[in-house]
Amino acid sequence: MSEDADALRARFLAELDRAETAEAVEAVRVAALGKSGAVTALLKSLGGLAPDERIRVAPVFQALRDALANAVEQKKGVLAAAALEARLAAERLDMSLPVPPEPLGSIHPISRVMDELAEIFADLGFAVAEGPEIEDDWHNFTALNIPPEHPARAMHDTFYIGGDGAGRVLRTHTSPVQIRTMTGGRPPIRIIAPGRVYRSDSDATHTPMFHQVEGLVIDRDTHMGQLRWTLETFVKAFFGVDDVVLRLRPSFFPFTEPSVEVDVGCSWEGGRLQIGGSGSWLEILGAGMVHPKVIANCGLDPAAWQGFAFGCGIDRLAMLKYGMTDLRAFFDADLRWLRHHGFGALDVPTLSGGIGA
Ligand code: 2NL
Repeated sequence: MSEDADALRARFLAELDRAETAEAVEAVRVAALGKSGAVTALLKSLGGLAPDERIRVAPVFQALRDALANAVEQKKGVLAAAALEARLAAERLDMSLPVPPEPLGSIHPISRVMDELAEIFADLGFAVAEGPEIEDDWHNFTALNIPPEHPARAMHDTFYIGGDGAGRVLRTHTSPVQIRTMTGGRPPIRIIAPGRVYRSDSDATHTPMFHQVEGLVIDRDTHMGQLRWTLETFVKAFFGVDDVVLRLRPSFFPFTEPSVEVDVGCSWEGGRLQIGGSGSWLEILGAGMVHPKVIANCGLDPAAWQGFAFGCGIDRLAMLKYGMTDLRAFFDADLRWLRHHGFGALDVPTLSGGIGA
């Protein structure tokens, strides 16, 4: 019997030696120590032996079992370590490889200016409001105190669409967004409405689609002084200039009373425009106190609520700030121009960083 044990030991150790995979090692373990394994059978045979014979061979069999179990564990360890070494060698990461190139896309200057407007006015407590670009006649004109026969409609060069009598237009300004905000909610209201607007006008300084931002404040006891301060604070932040002088000239809009046109003081040094001072003037905004009829049209009591509003062209703001001379370049999708004037996708405007600095 102990001779059998020596033969089994030699056979299984040799098999373990040859085993090159975890599966092969497991097969040897099952053949020796599994339920129907050869060593297990040997141990089971102890029960049928005479007592003195059993006392002699039992330690031999048990030693064989322990030796094989140890050898199996050891071989498994060796194979696992070898597998890890192989993975470590194969899965090398070259830290000196160059990182992927910068993305080619850039933020369009108009999008950038819209982001700057949102950032500056958010700091003053204004939310950004949006609305449809296809509007009905009431939201685009009538609610704004521009009745059907009013000459201001002709001034707007409106694109009428549909032809189905539904009176739909491409919005000629973003004012209908403010109308929707007033009819849909309760004051106090503080919003800006940036977006695309459409007018049938196309020449060197006009495109049929352009961008506008309007602002609206509705509250109790709102007055022109607050309008002036708001616009001054905006212009200072937007152009990054402290020495800003605004000039308010009387004007007319059907939706504001009184109405003003707002110029910003500037200078032309060496042919380059500089915002600041009061040597020359540049018209940048229209504004005024919201007409009581507009407030009433939106279902609010003009005796309780007053407001101011302003509007200006975003394309023009972008050109003034970033020194662009040709409006058409905004629509050309010329990659060389965009690389020159565009902004990196991760370069987000912040007040703390100096807007647009
Ligand atoms: C300009 C002038 C302006 C407004 C827009 C406005 C909106 C509502 C009520 C009253 Cl809902 N006013 N917007 C007011 C004054 C001027 O824009 O020259 N835009 C390019």
